[in-house]
Amino acid sequence: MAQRTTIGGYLIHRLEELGVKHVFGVPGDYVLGFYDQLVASPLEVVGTCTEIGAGFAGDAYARVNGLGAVCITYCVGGFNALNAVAGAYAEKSPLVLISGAPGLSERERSPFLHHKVRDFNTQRLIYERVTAAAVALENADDAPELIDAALDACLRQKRPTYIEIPRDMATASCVAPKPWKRGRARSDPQTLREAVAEAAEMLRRAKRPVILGGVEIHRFGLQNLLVRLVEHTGMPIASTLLGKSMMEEDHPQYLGVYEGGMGRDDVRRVVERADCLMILGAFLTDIDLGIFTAKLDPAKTIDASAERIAIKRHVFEDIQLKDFMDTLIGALPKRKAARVRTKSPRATPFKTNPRAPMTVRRLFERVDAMLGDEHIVICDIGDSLFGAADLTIRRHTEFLSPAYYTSMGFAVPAALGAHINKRRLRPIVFVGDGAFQMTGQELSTIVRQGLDPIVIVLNNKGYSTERFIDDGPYNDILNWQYHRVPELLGAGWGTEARTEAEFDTALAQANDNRDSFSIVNVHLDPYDSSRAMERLGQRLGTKVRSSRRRHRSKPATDRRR
Ligand SMILES: Cc1ncc(C[n+]2csc(CCOP(=O)(O)OP(=O)(O)O)c2C)c(N)n1
Ligand SMILES: [Mg+2]
Repeated sequence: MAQRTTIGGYLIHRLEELGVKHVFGVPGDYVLGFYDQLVASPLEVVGTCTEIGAGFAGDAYARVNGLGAVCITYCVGGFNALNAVAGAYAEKSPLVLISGAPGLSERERSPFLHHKVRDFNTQRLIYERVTAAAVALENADDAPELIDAALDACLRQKRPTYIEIPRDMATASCVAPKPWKRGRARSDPQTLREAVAEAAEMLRRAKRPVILGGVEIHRFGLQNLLVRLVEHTGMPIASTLLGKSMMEEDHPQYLGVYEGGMGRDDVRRVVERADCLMILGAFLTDIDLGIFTAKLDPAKTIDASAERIAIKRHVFEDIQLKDFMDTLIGALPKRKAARVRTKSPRATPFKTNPRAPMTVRRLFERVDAMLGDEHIVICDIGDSLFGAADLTIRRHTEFLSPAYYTSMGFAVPAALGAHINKRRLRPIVFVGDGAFQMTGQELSTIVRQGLDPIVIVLNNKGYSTERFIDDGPYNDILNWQYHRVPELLGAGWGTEARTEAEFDTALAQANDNRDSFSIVNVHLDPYDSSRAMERLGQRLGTKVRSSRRRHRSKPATDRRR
């Protein structure tokens, strides 16, 4: 007789086999049975304060690990996690969301079971729109197959997947898992040959070819292959913001982040003057295009992604990005590294100007001078993200941000997820005061896990990114004493900084503190902005600062400094 297990046991076995060690979440009665199975398994349950916190933590875990998992209860928990899962979909992160649900037998007794919204399928149907696969395990015979199909879709597409377990099915008996067999997607050899020949021809003729790399380099684990390609062809390479840290940023051929008019001008010039631009694994978002200030000519472009390869206007399908890159190396002659003139922000050593008030620009310059191999940078949105574009990341995949979906609240829980997975990497978290107020309570989970990230709160007393677009009282928020969060939690170390000297000391002390998390409340002018925002303002021809100061006379709430 074939060996048997339970549906819950089957799923746990697969997660473990595929490299998951931690599951983030908040329990509820519809999922408690499965939680008991998790606790009895080698997987560790990491209880978070909220489901969205679990979602962002699981997403970051997936980005650094290759797969992440979150487990929540039906609807009240599921819908709390929805925004994080939507972000994982948009930015291609392989996250498994497991949800409990009312038992099948109790559904027969009453249609009015707590947490239900419209009908028993509502949550799954909504998740269908933001996942690669959404399955409900309502039958023990096909549950193993559905689990395997959902996990396969997640891993192949690098998009989240949704698995719903009615509470009376978690312990239902099913066949035991056979060893995982992942069908590797193959390229069609003829199409691959044609695409590579056409791309190689275009690159061979080009005098100033440039590579622009994106997020799929991380997701498909192509970082080393990319470096081989870059070094073989001698081509300079820029990164999109979402793709940042796909290769060592002190590599001589690495230019910096390209984001149209928002990015460094020297990088923009090299990319836009290329006579052949090879885009690898990037979907060019409005942010990558510097809010459409970018000037890229499709007639000079090779655009290769996991979904398709477009060379000028020819489109090729059924080609794996890895195969394309690999084969291209063989088709191109080895060349010396092209000489391009760009100026790394690190070229000028940082010197503290002790009494000067802190600014966003100096904040990032100071942290850049401190960044080492042991750090991973995790950014929330707003100036925390725009300002971080010019940081120099030393290794692969050591920069995480929601640079496309741009949901506030990503960074603190993402630090939890990334740090649990890679203990040797210490997160440096950049988070706006507004974003911190959304998910900063996950510091509580960080304390419970004994982690020691450094959290830098860019306290500009509100939603400064929005002040730039349209200012009004709705952009003001309460000025919390972020540095006193450790008093509330009974753990952690905090301080505040107003001047460069204070920030200098705070950062050094935070870096020395290996006992707990550190939080630095950096007071900034509400109308101060990163270089990226200033550059964007200049390129769009708007007088950013003066127009933003228009509304300054009547603050609606407290802007104490
Ligand atoms: C979850 C979510 N809600 C609302 C927004 C819209 N939004 C974009 S930027 C921003 C302000 C962010 O404020 P803060 O975190 O303090 O960063 P700052 O802009 O001040 O640098 C808001 C509300 C968003 N991106 N995400
Ligand atoms: Mg702010």
